[in-house]
Amino acid sequence: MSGADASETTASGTARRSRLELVSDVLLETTRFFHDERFVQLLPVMLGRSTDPLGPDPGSSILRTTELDYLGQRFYLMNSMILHKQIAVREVGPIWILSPNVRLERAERGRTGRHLFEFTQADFELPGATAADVRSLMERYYARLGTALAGHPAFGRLGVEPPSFRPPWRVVTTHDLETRFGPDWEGPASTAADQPFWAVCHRREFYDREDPADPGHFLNYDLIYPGGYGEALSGAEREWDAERIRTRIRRDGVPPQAFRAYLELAHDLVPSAGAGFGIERLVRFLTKSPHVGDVQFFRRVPGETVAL
Ligand code: ASN
Repeated sequence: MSGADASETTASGTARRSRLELVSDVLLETTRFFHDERFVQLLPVMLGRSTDPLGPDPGSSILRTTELDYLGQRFYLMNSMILHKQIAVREVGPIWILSPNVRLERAERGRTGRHLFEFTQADFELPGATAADVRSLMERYYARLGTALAGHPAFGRLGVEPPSFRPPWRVVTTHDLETRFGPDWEGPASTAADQPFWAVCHRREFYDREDPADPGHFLNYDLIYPGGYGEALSGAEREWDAERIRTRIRRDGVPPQAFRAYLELAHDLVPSAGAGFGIERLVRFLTKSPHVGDVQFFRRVPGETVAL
């Protein structure tokens, strides 16, 4: 190895280590935040008798939900723990989970810089909360994270500025975003922004609540990072009425047998709201890394050959 190659390897090794240190500190600060806000942390499950259908959502491109049979039961690999959150929140109260998700995205998604086929989200749910409650909870989270990480030495080593989160953030409907930026608004709207913003009112999965006062409008929200980094978080007020959930599962054309186990438990859900934000996307944004896979030690980028 020539001298130049060796120093480049050392430089990229230092960058890799710096990103991993930030992942570690983000996990610590996230745990402190939810703990101080009196959420109970549940351990994740990775196999479930029902899981998030991830659609219909124009932003979703997964090839399939992985199924396996074990001792006579059919399981799905977790796309997200949303359905499990709805069941747990009515008994436990405010909950959060560091949830590993597997989403078998198409190979071309590897080039967006934002997609992984295996990642971890911080996923939380609050009984009795509104969309506005969740937005302000998350604004407190990001503000506190920014303060906690401000002096982190990894930023200097990576040559990037520490984050400057200045909530409260703009709330924009996806209808307005489509008018301004077209149907693929996420990239250009994110590039045009200088602070994160909330995109609200998508038509999405059956578990997002439709506004009873304004049918056709949905009480959900995505947080979008500025600078072209795109979606940070997605969440919603939930549909809790079992009959409306059944109707919407039929409407969406998702296979009803995949939700049988969930529906058996979903007869007395409580109103709740929550969201999930990707840990790798958050650290990619903080470190201004070219690809979200750059913050993983074991890269899981669609279309790339996996080392181990
Ligand atoms: N975690 C998201 C939510 O709470 C769901 C998802 O990841 N698709 O709404």
